[in-house]
Amino acid sequence: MEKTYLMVKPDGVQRGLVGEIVARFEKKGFQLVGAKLMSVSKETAEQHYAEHKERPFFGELVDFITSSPVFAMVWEGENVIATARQMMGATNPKDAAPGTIRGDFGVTVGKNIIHGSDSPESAEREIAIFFKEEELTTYNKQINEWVY
Ligand code: FUP
Repeated sequence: MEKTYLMVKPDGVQRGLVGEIVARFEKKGFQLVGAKLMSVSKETAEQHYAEHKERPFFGELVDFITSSPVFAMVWEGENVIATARQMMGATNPKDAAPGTIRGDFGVTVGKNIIHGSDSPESAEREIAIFFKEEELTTYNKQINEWVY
């Protein structure tokens, strides 16, 4: 089953949106297989956002993500990578549709509440950055019979 890395960013944690965000993915029918509240080190932030290294906002992005704890999660389900991206909404909350997480709670691109992997390759890379293998579980969730 496909897995993705989702992370409530420092603004989402500070604003008390962890429960709301977890609830959306749970209600959708996806399965939480790993989660932790954690502080992100500068090294981890730079590794996670390596693709943006040359962008002008890179420094601010690293400062932001290391400024306060994040809620790191791994979610599992059919097409969870693409579907989670749809549920998150556009990167810039001003373009994010109402009903999406960024559309409902975000205002600026610098504080856009949530991160989600954008491809199977990113998901694998990001899960490995934030989680050890033994921190992820697999279990049969009875409700899945009614989702699939
Ligand atoms: P996303 O995959 O939707 O998180 O978006 P990107 O990977 O393109 O960008 C990663 C993060 O960089 C965004 F969540 C916010 C930040 N960013 C800016 O601060 N300014 C920009 O112009 C673009 C992105």
